[in-house]
Amino acid sequence: MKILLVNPDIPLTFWSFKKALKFISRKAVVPPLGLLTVAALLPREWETKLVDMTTKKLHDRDIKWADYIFITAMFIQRKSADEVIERCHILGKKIVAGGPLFNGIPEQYAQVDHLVLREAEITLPLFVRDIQNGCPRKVYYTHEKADLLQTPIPLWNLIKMKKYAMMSIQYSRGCPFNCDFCDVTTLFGHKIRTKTTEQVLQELEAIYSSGWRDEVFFVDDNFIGNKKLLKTELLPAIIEWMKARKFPFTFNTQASINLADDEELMEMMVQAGFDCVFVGIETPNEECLSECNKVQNKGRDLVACVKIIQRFGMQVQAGFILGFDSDNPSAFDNLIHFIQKSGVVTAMVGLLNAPRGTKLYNRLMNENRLSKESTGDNTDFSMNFIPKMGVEELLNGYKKVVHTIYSPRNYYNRILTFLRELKPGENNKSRYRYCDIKAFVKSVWHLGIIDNGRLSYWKLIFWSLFKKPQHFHLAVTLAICGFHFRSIFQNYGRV
Ligand code: B12
Ligand code: SF4
Repeated sequence: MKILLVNPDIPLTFWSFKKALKFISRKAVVPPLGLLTVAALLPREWETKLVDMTTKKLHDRDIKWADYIFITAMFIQRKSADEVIERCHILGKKIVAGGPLFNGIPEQYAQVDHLVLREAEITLPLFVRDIQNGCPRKVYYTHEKADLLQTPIPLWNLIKMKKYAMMSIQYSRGCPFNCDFCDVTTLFGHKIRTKTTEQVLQELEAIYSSGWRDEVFFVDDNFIGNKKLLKTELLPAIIEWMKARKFPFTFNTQASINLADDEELMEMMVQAGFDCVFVGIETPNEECLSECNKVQNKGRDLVACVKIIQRFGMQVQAGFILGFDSDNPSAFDNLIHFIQKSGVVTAMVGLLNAPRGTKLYNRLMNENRLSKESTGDNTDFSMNFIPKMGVEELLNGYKKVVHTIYSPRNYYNRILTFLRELKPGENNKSRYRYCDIKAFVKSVWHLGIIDNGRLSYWKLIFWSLFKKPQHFHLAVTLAICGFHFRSIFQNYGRV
């Protein structure tokens, strides 16, 4: 059996980092971990190939080679996914589909031969069994949650690591919280399911022995969902593993803001090599936090929490949302002020959207306010419901926020605010490789000479060289990311 695994292309979005990747000569941010895991779940004797269209073209000869095409996709990849499905059908090939898009709207994929839904650890073995018995069904579905002890080591040999900015690894699924706009808990539940420490070390070893020496992204929705296990088992083991190999990786992940309450945990994460964490801050407005049930963010000084994490040695990236029913016209200026003050450089401000299956979706449906399916990209100026504030006022306010925070002056000022706070990690010293020097030279040309933010760029470069030389690499990286963010929001007016 020959299986071609396909990850469809991703358009230019906030998280695609497409404009920044050009500086470091990489094609995509991370490999499709879901597909690499699916490949590892297939019988060993089946031949597998993977085409990640975010890094290379899908040729007809690839499709013709295969007996089955296995496709994954997020909503945002829908256009490319639909084209791939059509091409495969024209070439007479059968399609097996799984992943977020097909789980979200399976009824719109009648043309797919086999929908293998939910977590592949449960549904894929059933499909394989039926294929081997010559009686595969159309839909495979389960209400059960997978036991991550069954999750195999992803098949890293299917990709060229050099094409990516980061590798990825998953420790846990699920999140104990219950934010009303989030479908993670619908998909993965509230109970935190983890891999064993041994599994994680084996996965790290597999990435290490494939030659990777760079950033590794723990893709968990909330890495600190089970703090006790982290502190007593996983982190001590990772610290030892990293020490023994002279700290080959730096790690980043996603976590809830209560990370700032646990000094021991932050200390251990930094010792293990974590230098960045994405946090869902959403809004500085308490009423909005209550509205969406973001209880873990309530009653806190959120700016102070961000600064605590930064002082421990981790960058805080954050997601923010506009468009709550409780948002009022002052929301826009308040958010700008919050973001500038906190030094959250990578601030993903999006419009509230209601993904299917969430509490928010159900509420809005009952209120007759849903207008369409969410596109999956909350930075593309679209919403799938009628906002209380009125569309025009909200869109204008949103534009104002992104244009202000991503204007060169404010963006570079934020980098300075952040770097002043950041404690240098002892274990993740900047290493300068040929590609870093090349990226710096490119940044000098694009950001220091032809960009209209060049004065702020040079201010940052000289400031970090003289005041914080240990953060120079990070300063250049963030400057390059700013170039990408500005180009994303440029489509919606001048930044
Ligand atoms: C890591 C991650 C990212 C990374 C990398 C994305 C990537 N290219 O892989 C980054 C940070 C770049 C990212 C960005 C975005 N992301 Co994201 N991301 C995730 C996250 C946290 C983990 C994905 C992962 O690697 N999981 C680990 C693997 C092992 O699991 P998996 O992919 O789900 O695969 C399993 C099953 O789904 C299934 N499966 C998957 N594919 C297939 C295929 C077949 C054939 C079969 C049989 C089975 C199967 O088997 C696997 C094993 O069980 C998920 C949430 C989550 N917990 O899954 C969100 C998630 C995928 N992201 C999401 C979104 C919305 C986005 C953004 C659009 C956000 C934004 N507003 O811009 C952007 C767009 C991407 C981009 N590049 O621009 C949504 C997608 C929702 C949807 N229905 O499409 C998710 C589900 C989070 C959420 N609920 O909001 N994301
Ligand atoms: S904390 Fe994050 S992952 Fe957990 S429910 Fe809230 S938004 Fe979703």
